[in-house]
Amino acid sequence: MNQIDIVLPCLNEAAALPTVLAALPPGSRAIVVDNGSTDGSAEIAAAAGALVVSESRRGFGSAAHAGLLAATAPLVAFCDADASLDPGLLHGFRTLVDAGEADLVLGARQAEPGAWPLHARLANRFLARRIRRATGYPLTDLGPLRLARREALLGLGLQDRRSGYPLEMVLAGHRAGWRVIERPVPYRLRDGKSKVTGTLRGTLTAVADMSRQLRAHAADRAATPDRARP
Ligand SMILES: Nc1nc2c(ncn2[C@@H]2O[C@H](COP(=O)(O)OP(=O)(O)OP(=O)(O)O)[C@@H](O)[C@H]2O)c(=O)[nH]1
Ligand SMILES: [Mg+2]
Repeated sequence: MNQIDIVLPCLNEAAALPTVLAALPPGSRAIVVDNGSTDGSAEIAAAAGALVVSESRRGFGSAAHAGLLAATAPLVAFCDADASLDPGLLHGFRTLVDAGEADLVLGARQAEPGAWPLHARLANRFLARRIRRATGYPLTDLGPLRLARREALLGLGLQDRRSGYPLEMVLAGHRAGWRVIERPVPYRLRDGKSKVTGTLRGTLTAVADMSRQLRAHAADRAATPDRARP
């Protein structure tokens, strides 16, 4: 049985999927969550042997969560489907969780030239500082390549269905007493057309969604006495 289900949220990633699906680590299965693609992404994924899940409600979190609900393996990983990240690296993440060194492992993106626009890099640095302050986790990035145990992830009861989902996972993990660590991973220029980081609208939506998550976390911390925390 496969040990890792790798959730790949996918909105028109036909150009990238063959590369991504050829780089899966051993003992894993790809769950491509098709979020209304019109470029044949679903057919390409199915032909490559991935489990294809259709999610009609748009949004990164909507796709990511549908993948988590469809997963059955003990470990669940998330990876962008645009070939910017190497899913093969999840094997190393799995070793850390199996060894009991972490509950959630994030890939901290080390960008190749041109892969990460300056505005996104600065926004991310600012966000990482706020996450460090809110949680004490020594994170430098909110890495989209990540791995945790499936049942623990389901237990977080994540609600965000847009760009706040990856941050909500880290903050909810913090409230649940998780150990969250990061490991450096290369970040390549994506295949296909940029949808979020490369556009002003995408960036603003992401910042708004993430800020909402940070405010909710701060309110929760303020309302919970120290002794009631895990
Ligand atoms: N933007 C967006 N991405 C989605 C959605 N559903 C699934 N995805 C996928 O989520 C992953 C991350 O989105 P990306 O578009 O790569 O976001 P990003 O890396 O911040 O920015 P770019 O790569 O510059 O577009 C990709 O695999 C997308 O195809 C959705 O509704 N909106
Ligand atoms: Mg991308």
